[in-house]
Amino acid sequence: MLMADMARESDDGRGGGPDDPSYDASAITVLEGLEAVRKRPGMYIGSTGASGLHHLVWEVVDNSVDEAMAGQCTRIDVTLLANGACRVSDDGRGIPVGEHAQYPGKSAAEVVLTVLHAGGKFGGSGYKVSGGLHGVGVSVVNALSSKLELEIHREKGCFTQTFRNGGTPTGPLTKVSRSSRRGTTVTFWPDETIFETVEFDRRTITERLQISAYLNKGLTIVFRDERPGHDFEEEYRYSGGIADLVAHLNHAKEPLHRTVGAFTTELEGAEIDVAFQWNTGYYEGIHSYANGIATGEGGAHEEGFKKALTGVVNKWARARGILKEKDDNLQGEDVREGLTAIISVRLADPQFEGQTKAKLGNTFVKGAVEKATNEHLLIWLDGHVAEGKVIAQKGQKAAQARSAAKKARELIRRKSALDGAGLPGKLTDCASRDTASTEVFIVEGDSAGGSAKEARDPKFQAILPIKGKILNVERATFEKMLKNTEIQNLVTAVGAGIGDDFDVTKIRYGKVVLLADADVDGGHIRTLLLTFFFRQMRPLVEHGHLYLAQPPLYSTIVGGKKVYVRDDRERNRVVGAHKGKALEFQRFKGLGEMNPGELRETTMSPESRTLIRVTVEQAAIADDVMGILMGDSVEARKEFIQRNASDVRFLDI
Ligand code: 0RA
Repeated sequence: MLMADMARESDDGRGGGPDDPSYDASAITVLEGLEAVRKRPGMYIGSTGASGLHHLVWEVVDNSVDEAMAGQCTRIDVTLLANGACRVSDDGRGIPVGEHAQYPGKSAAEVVLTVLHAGGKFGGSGYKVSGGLHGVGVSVVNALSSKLELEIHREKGCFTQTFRNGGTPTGPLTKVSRSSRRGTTVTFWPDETIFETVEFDRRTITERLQISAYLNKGLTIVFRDERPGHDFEEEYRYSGGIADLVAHLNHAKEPLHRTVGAFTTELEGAEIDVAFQWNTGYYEGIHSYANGIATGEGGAHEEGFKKALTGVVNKWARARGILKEKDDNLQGEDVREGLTAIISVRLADPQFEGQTKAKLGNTFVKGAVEKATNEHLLIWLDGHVAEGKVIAQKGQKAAQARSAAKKARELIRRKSALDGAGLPGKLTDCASRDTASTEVFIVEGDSAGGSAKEARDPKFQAILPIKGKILNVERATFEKMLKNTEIQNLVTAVGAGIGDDFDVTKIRYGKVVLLADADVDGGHIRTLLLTFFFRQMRPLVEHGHLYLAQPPLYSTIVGGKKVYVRDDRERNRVVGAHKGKALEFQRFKGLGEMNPGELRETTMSPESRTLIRVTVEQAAIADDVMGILMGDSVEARKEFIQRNASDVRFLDI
């Protein structure tokens, strides 16, 4: 049977129609498959929240991207329609419309839309690799949609089919008109009875589409948001592919050299695409993808690249006399300092492993990428000698800084081993050594420190006064930071090391409590300290050992009794609850203004205080927070302090 003949010219009840009993019978078994998806959506798309909702979009788009990867599609249009649907349209070959060999009476297109895992891999035609959402197929999108409309332009015809209630065809694929173009359009309405939200997020979608455009050199992706009040359109097309992405990522920084290096090759059945450029910064920004899917946990492709990178740069630097005979080899981290790189691989059967299934597991890829990088990076360096020199020299400086930081760390360790018990002179220690009960209060300024010393319970409470605003650790080099006396005191008092050496099992106190004034300056100091702990003692935060004390801002007399008030909100509450009206509030200018009894009662005594435990819900969120704290933007930092209140839990202790 000819493909075009298979689909019906009109709804005349002939062959394969809804009235045909054989059509119904095969439809039932197929729908059982889709029913399984509706019963356990999480198994197919991860969740029924916003992330799962967007997986539907990725799945359809990735099918179109597959066509582009096969060299058959140049443009993809993604539109959020005013009626709540998402439409994905491409100019690829079109899903085949003829009868499917294993499903008599059904078009291949209907099979693709209704049979799990029937994706684009059948037919063996030109489909070397397939991205897709880890291969679940567009039928999953159909199963989780209240309605889906399919339109195919192929073989001079325009064919349509509509599905309802999770994949039930309202009729067979039907030729509705003649057409001179090719392509596939899928329009779907996510099922409101399945998803917690059916509202697409524009930024989530545009970010992903933009990455897809970078990864597929020359592919045009147009995004439109036609929802009421949105009205947005953007086009992504990068003639340089991932090299353009590297240039973009380094744009806000200062590139170390002008040219972005790049190579593309095919080796051992894997397509390998790499782009790289160093900047003058200190961070490593390697991003990798497998079949268009971000591999945030790295894996075989990253390992292969890193191994070859270290080897090639060392070899090249020695051959050019930049590294002398007496010099040690540069370590991987030295070479990667300030490197922005994209590694994109495509292979037939990608294995995604790791905690978030974001790590490429296929071991052969390591060797393939290593081999490709060995060859092509060397060629690039030989062709870009000036660039190679600054890259190698930057690696050398990084190696020097690394050994200087190590010496500084050893110095701190030796210092703590030598002077007395190794504790800073300013620390007023507590008697107990049982971390189940001990606490250290980090207090700003000597006068507040004096009050705290009198207010504490010497059995289990220690006091460490620190001077003024501590160094902003985000903008100092590690080495400079370690030379700062306040930081040294903090490190030795906590007693568990710093940075990579930090060992949370060695902490000397179960609670590290930041005690700063309730005013703006106090808030700033608290942020600097939080930054320090997030950055250099992250496990302390992760294990819930970091707390914020809550000193009051005001005191007043209510019914002859002294009442302490933490902030203006609480002050308003007290005023509102007070029937006499006309309360007089005394504002504490600083911690030092409170007498020890007041400080004990309001802030320090476990019987009457409120502590806030600083928690990091996920490392990912913490990284995000760090990004904000690391940047130069004072505004973003300020906003963090305010927002931080929602990241911490209130604990009544
Ligand atoms: C199966 C086989 C072929 C293409 C496709 C599926 C296909 C699927 C989608 C989904 C969205 N857009 C798509 N475009 C194509 C190959 C057909 C051939 O060899 O002509």
